[in-house]
Amino acid sequence: GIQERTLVAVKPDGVQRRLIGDVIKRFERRGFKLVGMKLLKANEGILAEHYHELRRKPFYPALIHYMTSGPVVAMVWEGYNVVKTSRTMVGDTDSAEAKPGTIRGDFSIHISRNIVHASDSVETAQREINLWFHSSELVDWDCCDYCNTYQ
Ligand code: YYY
Ligand code: MG
Repeated sequence: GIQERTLVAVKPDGVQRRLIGDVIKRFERRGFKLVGMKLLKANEGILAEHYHELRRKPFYPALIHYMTSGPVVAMVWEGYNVVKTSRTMVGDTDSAEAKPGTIRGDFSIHISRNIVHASDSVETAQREINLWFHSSELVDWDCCDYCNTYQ
């Protein structure tokens, strides 16, 4: 439905490289609706939850170190098929494989510094949104131009 939601985060490398605006611009232009956003330094607790499935991977300690190295911008975007479309917009996990035109393919080179996070399924998105945002931080509002985005 058009009320599907996903978690997108600009990672510390994206913030340091001043790419927050570029990331937001792509989601805005595509037609998605921003319903939550904050800048924060994520602690190990939230990242351990966030990357729970990767805890036994060899790159996990480096991943947590990188993700706690500076602020991230966490966002919730809403719209039709937003989970799948966001993953397409973000591109392959490995920036070296990511296609031009994707965020990773345009702004990054290496898998360990790939600029942005996007939830990988509707279920994951729900879990991640609840992890990063209190329900009171999500804003209910009407896009005045929905008739130009949806029938
Ligand atoms: O969802 P996505 O971010 O595309 O990839 P995941 O498989 O969930 O891995 C999360 C994160 O871990 C990835 O964005 C970069 C990092 N990582 C890594 O540094 N080295 C790998 N071989 C795999 C993933
Ligand atoms: Mg993932």
